[in-house]
Amino acid sequence: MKNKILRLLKESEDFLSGEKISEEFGVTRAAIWKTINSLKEEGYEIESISRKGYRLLSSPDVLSYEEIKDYLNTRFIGRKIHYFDTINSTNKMAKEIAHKQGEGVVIVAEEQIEGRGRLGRTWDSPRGKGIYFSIILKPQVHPMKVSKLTLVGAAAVHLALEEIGIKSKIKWPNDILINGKKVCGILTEMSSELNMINYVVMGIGINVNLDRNEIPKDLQDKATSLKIESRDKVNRKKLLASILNKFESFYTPFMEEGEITQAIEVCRKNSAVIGKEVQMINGSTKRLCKVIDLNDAGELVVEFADGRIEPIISGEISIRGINGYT
Ligand code: BT5
Repeated sequence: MKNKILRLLKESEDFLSGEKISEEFGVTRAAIWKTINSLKEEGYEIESISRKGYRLLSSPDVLSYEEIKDYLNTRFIGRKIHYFDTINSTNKMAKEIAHKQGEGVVIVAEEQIEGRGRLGRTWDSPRGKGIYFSIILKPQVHPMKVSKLTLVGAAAVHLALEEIGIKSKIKWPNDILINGKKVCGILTEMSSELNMINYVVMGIGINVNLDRNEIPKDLQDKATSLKIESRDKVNRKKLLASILNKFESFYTPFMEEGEITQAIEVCRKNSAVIGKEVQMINGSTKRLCKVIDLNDAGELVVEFADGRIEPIISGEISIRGINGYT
């Protein structure tokens, strides 16, 4: 009932009388009063005047389904959102519940206390300042095809940022950079049998409204936020919905065919690494090479010092800048 009352409040331009609400839902005025109080506790600013009723003044800056659904135009991505104020890691939670969830279910949190990066690294996730979410996917393709799925997330984030006037570059395979600094990281994890995927969890973390002093000291020279770069606060609700909208359109051809031509096109055009000298890092080995292209399979085509040209399926690279490789 809470969400229904909230919807009524959002749709009504003037005061909504308690009587009207109680008629509509067949509940007592006291029950309505209780619901209104619980909405207020969640951060909704609601004016109540006797004999006039209730009026919604403002909604909190939270990423619940109620708050983002007006901006969503997806068919299945994000149509069910599990929202948490605080969580260990949205990826961890997504993996725990994936077996009983349908395709496109999203886990969102305002804060992660054990946000994770690749290879056991951490992802700094301060409360209410970023967007931290994971999408549960169940594509019917061979598990070998999953590594390129990260590019679908990257292309969706890139285009959603472009839509709000923020230019970013995609650092294959899982980073989004602005002015050479990381603003978003993607962590794709999978559970599969030999020939069949049980589920894929794609986790995306974006630094949105952090000020410079809110970026951890050890990350200051390599991380940034949308607010720092655009000098403006960004609407997290609209941005999350826009990413999910774009994600669905890039992901749909992948579900059965394993094709992501359009996403690869976006990643190729906006690559931070094509044409650059980079270090290819694999465990403890680092090899210098030049990035030639991103091929249609989503692999990075690189040329090594001895002239050998090879497609790389997955890995990690650091880009040569004025201060060495970053
Ligand atoms: C990533 O790993 O970039 C993947 C990050 C994925 C985070 C999302 S948030 C929602 C979901 N739930 C999770 O628990 N995770 C996902 P990697 O390429 O390994 O980069 C990790 C490195 O980035 C760290 O070792 C730091 O150097 C740096 N880093 C950590 N927090 C950062 C931040 N907030 N902004 C920029 N860089 C950060």
